[in-house]
Formats: sequence, C-alpha cells, structure tokens
Amino acid sequence: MNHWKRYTVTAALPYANGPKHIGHLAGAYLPADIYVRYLRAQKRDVVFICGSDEHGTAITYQAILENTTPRAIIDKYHGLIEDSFRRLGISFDIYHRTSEPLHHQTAQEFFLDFYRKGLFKEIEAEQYYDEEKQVFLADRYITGTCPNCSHDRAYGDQCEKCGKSLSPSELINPRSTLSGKPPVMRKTKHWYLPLNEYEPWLRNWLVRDHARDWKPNVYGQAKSWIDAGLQPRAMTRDSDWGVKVPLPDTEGKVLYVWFDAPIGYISATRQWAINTGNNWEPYWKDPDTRLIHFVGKDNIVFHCIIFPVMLHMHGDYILPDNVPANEFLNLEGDKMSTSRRWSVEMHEYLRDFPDKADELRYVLCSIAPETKDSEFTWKDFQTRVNSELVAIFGNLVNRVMVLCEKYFENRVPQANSCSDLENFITAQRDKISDALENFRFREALTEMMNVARHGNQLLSEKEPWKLIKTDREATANVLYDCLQIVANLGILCEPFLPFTARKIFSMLSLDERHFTWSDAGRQDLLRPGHPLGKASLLYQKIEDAQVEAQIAKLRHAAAAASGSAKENHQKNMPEISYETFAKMDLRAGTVIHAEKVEKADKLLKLTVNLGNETRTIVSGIAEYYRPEEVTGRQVCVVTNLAPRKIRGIESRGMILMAEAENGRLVFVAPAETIPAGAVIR
Ligand code: B3M
Ligand code: ZN
Repeated sequence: MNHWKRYTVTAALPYANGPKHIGHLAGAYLPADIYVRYLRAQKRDVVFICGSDEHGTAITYQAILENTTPRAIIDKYHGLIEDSFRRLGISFDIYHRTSEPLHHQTAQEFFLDFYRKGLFKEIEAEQYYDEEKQVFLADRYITGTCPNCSHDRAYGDQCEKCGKSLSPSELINPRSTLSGKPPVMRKTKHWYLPLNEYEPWLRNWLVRDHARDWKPNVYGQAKSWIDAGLQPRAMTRDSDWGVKVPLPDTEGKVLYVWFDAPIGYISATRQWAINTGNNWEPYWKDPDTRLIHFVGKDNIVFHCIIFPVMLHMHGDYILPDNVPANEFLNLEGDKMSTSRRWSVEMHEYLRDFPDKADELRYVLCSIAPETKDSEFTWKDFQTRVNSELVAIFGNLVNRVMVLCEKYFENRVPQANSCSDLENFITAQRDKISDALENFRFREALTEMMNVARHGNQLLSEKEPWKLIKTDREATANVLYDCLQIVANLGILCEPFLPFTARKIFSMLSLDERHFTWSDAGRQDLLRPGHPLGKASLLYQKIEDAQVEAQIAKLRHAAAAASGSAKENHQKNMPEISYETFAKMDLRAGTVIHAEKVEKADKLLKLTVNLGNETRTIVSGIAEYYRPEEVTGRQVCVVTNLAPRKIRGIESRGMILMAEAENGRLVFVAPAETIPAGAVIR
C-alpha cells in the first residue's frame, strides 16, 4: 500500500472563462486536497498540481460574442479562481497557466515528438466555416434541425431533444451560432491521433491493471468508450488562440485544447520545480511515482483514454495509477449551472460566509458525489453545520478547554490514565487511512467525526463538572483523556478541516509541525502540566435567515437569467422555411365550455368547437382567466399538435396566447367572429 516513492496529484485545470462553483469543488478539488494533505501529514513526497486551462473554442467564441479578447477573459478569471481555491484551503503546490511560454514549449515538444515519430495521421477534410466572423466552427457552435426528430435547435455534435449524436454535416439548415448565418464548407488539414490503433494496448491496460482498483463509475465509463470503438481524433484546430502548431506553413492552426491541457500538468510541474529547485522528471517518469488525476465525471474520457494514450505514445512517461472521478453535485433539486445562475459560486460563498471555509469543506465532503450524483441544499448545509460541526466537534473542543481552564488552571492535568484510548484512536486513524487510500472520503470523514463523538460520550458519561466535587483525581484523568482526543483530532481532522486544525493546535499551544499522521493514536501528545492557550469557539451556528437569504438569492438570479435567456432565444430563433411553417394546422375555434382542473392552479380544461369536431384542450391560463370569462370566446388553435396527457386529461391541440407585460397571457383571436374551423394562415 505504501510502496510508492512519491506522488504526483493533479486536479482538473479549470477553464478560466468564468467563476467555478461548489460542484466543481466537491467533484475534484476538495477530494484532491484532502488526499494530498493526508499524504503530506505522512511526510510523503507529493506535488499537487493545478492551474488555469486558458485555451479552447469555448474561450475563443466567448470572446467573439462578448466583443473582447480571450486574454481579457482569462486574466479576469484566473486570479478570481486561484484566490477562491486558496481561501478554501485548497493547497496546490502550484497554480499555473496554460498561456505561459513554458507550457507552450512543453506542449509543442510533445507534438513534435509524435510528429517526428510519424504517429499522427494527416487528414484533409471539409469543415464548416463562418465567413462573417472568419472562424472555423466547432461542432457545438453550429445549430440546425435534427435529422432524427426535427428539433430546430440541435447542435452540431448532438441533439439535446432526442439525444442523438450528430456530426455537423447531418444538420438540416445549419447556422453558425456566432453570426446566425449559414456556414460554408471549407477544406482544412489537421493532425489526428489514431486512437483506434492503441485500442488493444488501452484495453489491456485498463482491464488488466485497473478493473479492480478504479471506481466502478470511472472504470465503467472508460470501458464503454473502448467497447464502442475508438476513432482517430484531430489534435489540431483552426484558430489563432492556443498553442501554435510547431510546423512550417501552419499559420492559423493551434493544438486542440484537450491535447495541450493535460500536458499543462507537466508544464506546471516543470515550473514548480524551477520555483523550488526540484527536478520535475521523477514526478512524471519514475515508475515508483504514483500519478493520480482528480477530475469530474465529464473529464473521465480525456484522463482515462486520450491522455494515457498520449503518455504511452511518448514512451518516457508513467501512466495514471488512478482517476478517482466524482459524479455531479446537484443544487436544490436541479443540475448546477453557472450560465443558468443555478449555482453557488466559490467566490460568492466566501463573500457571504467569510471564514467559513471548513464548514463548506465539511458539508461537501459529507455529501460528495463519490459513486452517484448527490445534492446540496442550503437546509442540509445548515443542519450538518449546526448539528454535526457545532454540536459534536466544536462543542467537544470547547467544553474540554473550558473545563481545563476552570478546574486545572488552564494546564494539562496530572493524570495516570489507563484507558484504552490509544487502541481506539489508532484503530480510527487506520480506518481513516484505509478509506483515504481508496478514495472513500465520506467514510473517512465519518470515522474522523467518530473520534469527536467518542470524546463527547466520555464527557457525558463521566460528567467531570460533577465529578470534580467528589474526585479531583478522576476528573483529571477524564480531562486528560479528552485533551488527548482533542489533540488527536487536530491531526486527524487536518486533511478535511485545515483551518480548524490550525485553531486546535493554537488553542493547545502546540506546534503542528511536530506531529505527523503516525502520531495520531498517541495518548501523550500533551504532557501533564503543559500550559494551554486561549479557548475560542471553532464554529458558529448557521441561522435560518442566512439560509433563507441564500435560497431567495438563488431563485432570483435563476429567474433573471432565464429572462435574459428568453431574450437571447428570440434573437437567435433560426429562420424556417415556408414548408416548415405550413406544417402547422391553425384554425379558429370557439370555446364552448371551460372548467378548472382540480389541484392545478394554472390550468383550465376547455372544450373547443372546431366546426366539424370538438376538442378537449388543457390550457395554462387559469391565473389570468376565470372559466366564465373564457366561454364563448373565439380562439386560435394549433390543431395538429401531438396530443399530450396533462394531469390525466388528454389535451388535443394548443390555444395560442400572447405574452403581455409581466408574463400576463392574452388571447390571440380573429378580429371579428368567423365560423369555427376557419383556416388561419
Ligand atoms: N478545462 C475541462 C473542465 O474544466 C477542462 C479540464 C482540463 S484538465 C486537463 O471541465
Ligand atoms: Zn433530435
């Protein structure tokens, strides 16, 4: 288990094109940090690598849309993200940038190595180009009609309505999302990584070496990619933002962001070595180094397939020993999303809860999406902080400190304890170690908290505040033990709650640098007579009002974002042909009966006469019209809309409404009464 000589631990390089939220934190950065802190506590040789991923089409197009430059975007967010991580105690040894020259050089060296060995396939192919914006379009930036389900806003890589994977050339009426204009096809040459040729090697490595030691969610995803068959993948792009292709006559071509970004781990390690006077090479080339990539589940394929193939092709490098990817963290019942403003951004949390980094770390670790998606809610955050951190951990430390101050002059009491505390804490330490070595962070945290629980139990069993009246010696023994528990907690909680650990050591007047992980379990971390420091509360309760304010803020921001999304949506509505329009059968109808739908505040059930037939249509207008206001009206009906069951009622057709101010709905109707069933065109 501990045969590794050193560790290289990486956490996914965040795109520096926006703030990062607590889902990212729970997915990769927090578990990585806990793991690294645990290794450091054991005095193991470890380097912890991260930095900004500053290239890629997402940043280029964002710059086009916002009328700015990629440089301006990344400079804005690189610092913000780095600062948030630091304040949350994420203890990278370096937070590098892929825009640094050293990174460009390192990525180009890789590319040239493959090029010289003749490993790339050069392929010339046609690709969509936006003539107005003068850029080639990545698949995601082309929309059009899905050939499968006719959804009119399918993307060039996938239709989100029917889920079909697409290539841009399959889209009907393709348009550039940048200019809104139809793109044209242009020939362009790129260098492809023939992933298919490495399939047998990859399968062997994955199945033979990692079927058992990788998390099932990670192994399963990687395996199913291989099983589906690997295709050659272009490692270059047409763009002027990124690492330039280091070959003659390749103006306007850069490396694919997923080629250069993982190499960013290597260039960051090189920079760290320069900064600290170390040699970077053993961290990437010595087989005794354990390489671990912490990522979120959307990055699994890059870290389990593409990057390992690259490392293998190069030949000098070690492969990742594990990729303990987490699943997604949802928020208040919905997927977390910065663009929809349904998120808790790290810097916003820090602004609203200054000095509560450990509280967030604690809650995120307790609910980490280790094996499946999990959910963050503000109520749950409050409960976990108040009834676990405050009531168990903080309470123990505070009571012990206060009692020692009160009865033993704020010194460690003289005691001859013969309890089996050592066995208990040593066993807990080993349980935590085992869980951490195997990336079961939630379990590790629970076992750490069980040490605090044990301390509380001891206090409530022995009641030293009563015992002191009859037996000073027995009281001294109890508090001596409790103090040792607190000191042990200082060691054991550090990977999870680094700020707390520091406070504990300062309260105990101990220098944390004198202790390592293996000291946990000792019953003599504090000598009798040792003077203690000043007690202070570790945590404060989270109030209802704080939680309510967060929920309100979230709903508010999300509503505002969906309003502006609606505006964008209108601006970006694609042009449709007359044929598409003519597929709608629109008719005038007369409402002959209306009633409320039970237990549905917004719905009316309407019976509509269409001349030769009557239809039942459920309409979401009950907030604006009472049934008697609707009966007798002429309305405009989409009659050939596929029937839908709404609240158990089959609704056949749709009544057209116009949206007035504040979302109020008003009828769209013929200007004068005409026969029911008349065609509307
Ligand atoms: N920047 C994707 C992401 O932020 C990407 C990770 C790179 S890791 C080498 O989700
Ligand atoms: Zn579709």
